[in-house]
Amino acid sequence: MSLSKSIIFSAIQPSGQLTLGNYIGTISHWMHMQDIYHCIYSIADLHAITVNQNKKLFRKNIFDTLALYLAVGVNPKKSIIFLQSEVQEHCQLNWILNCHTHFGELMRMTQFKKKSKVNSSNINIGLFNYPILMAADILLYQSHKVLVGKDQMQHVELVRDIAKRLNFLYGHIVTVPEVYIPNINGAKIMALLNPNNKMSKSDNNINNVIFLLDNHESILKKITRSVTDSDNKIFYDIKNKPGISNLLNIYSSLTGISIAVLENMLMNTTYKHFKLLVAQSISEKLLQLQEQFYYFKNKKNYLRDILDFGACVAKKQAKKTMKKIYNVLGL
Ligand code: AQP
Repeated sequence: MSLSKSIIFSAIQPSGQLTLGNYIGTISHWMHMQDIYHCIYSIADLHAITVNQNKKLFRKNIFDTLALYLAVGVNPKKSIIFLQSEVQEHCQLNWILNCHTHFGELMRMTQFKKKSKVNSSNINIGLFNYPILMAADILLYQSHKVLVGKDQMQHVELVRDIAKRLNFLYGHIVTVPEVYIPNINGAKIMALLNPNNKMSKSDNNINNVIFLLDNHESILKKITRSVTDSDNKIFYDIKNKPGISNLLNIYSSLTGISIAVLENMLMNTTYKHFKLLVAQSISEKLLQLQEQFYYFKNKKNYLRDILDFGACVAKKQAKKTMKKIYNVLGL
């Protein structure tokens, strides 16, 4: 890596089919980052096993996620793309960071609280430990920026605290990363039937979620049924009109038109017609993406080669950081 560009890190768990939230919040920005930063894009499979996975489906989701990375324009010649479990240093650093993170800090994490409620029969230590593994992912590569959606902001704040603690104790050994949210309107896309909850790939109700591989009929059906309100006026008001505000966020993110301009443009439009416009804009984007996805999905050897190469390059950088850390700890 040359020193002229900053390092940006971003990752997605292959815990299901990727959603419109994942797309708008993160991967739609990845291609453009490649000319500005050294980009490191990981498939966070170790994070995904905090929830029980079906082995066959899990393998499929891992390679589908990779094909989607390529479909959005991530270029393996420009960016490092790798599978988290294939770089063992993530687990190695995870243990060291466990010993530098306080129980109380993890107890404050809202994602843990939410996920514990949803997975009440399997509140495992991995679920609790999740942000520390995330810290390892980020700090191993001396990342300057972490590209995430809003839901991950609290975790990145914790990563910063851990990094500062390490540097305070041992001298400057890791880069303190900054959170990077490229588009604030798309930083938290909400569930369609319950716009007070985040759209998530593991949602039990598929009607809450637009999946990146949904077809037009399904998109239209889900958007048409999405929960709004009864006053039939289109303007942004997250508190009183969460459904309409969510649709405005989606539409604005996909078209690049600001919310203020949209409010003007849609002043005399009915909800019914607005929903059609939103569905149309999603379908147009996803259709292009799906064409590329199916093209890459069938290139099995190519996908495997990308992961092998990515792991090799990532390992080199990861080993450097581990050496530094082992050294200061006296290990
Ligand atoms: N609804 C969303 N809106 C905007 N950004 C989102 N992200 C996730 N959901 C939205 C961002 O996508 C990146 C990858 O997320 P992840 O797969 O690592 O985990 P997550 O945040 O827990 O995403 P999901 O879809 O909700 O997964 P499950 O259901 O498995 O927990 C992150 O940068 C995230 O902010």
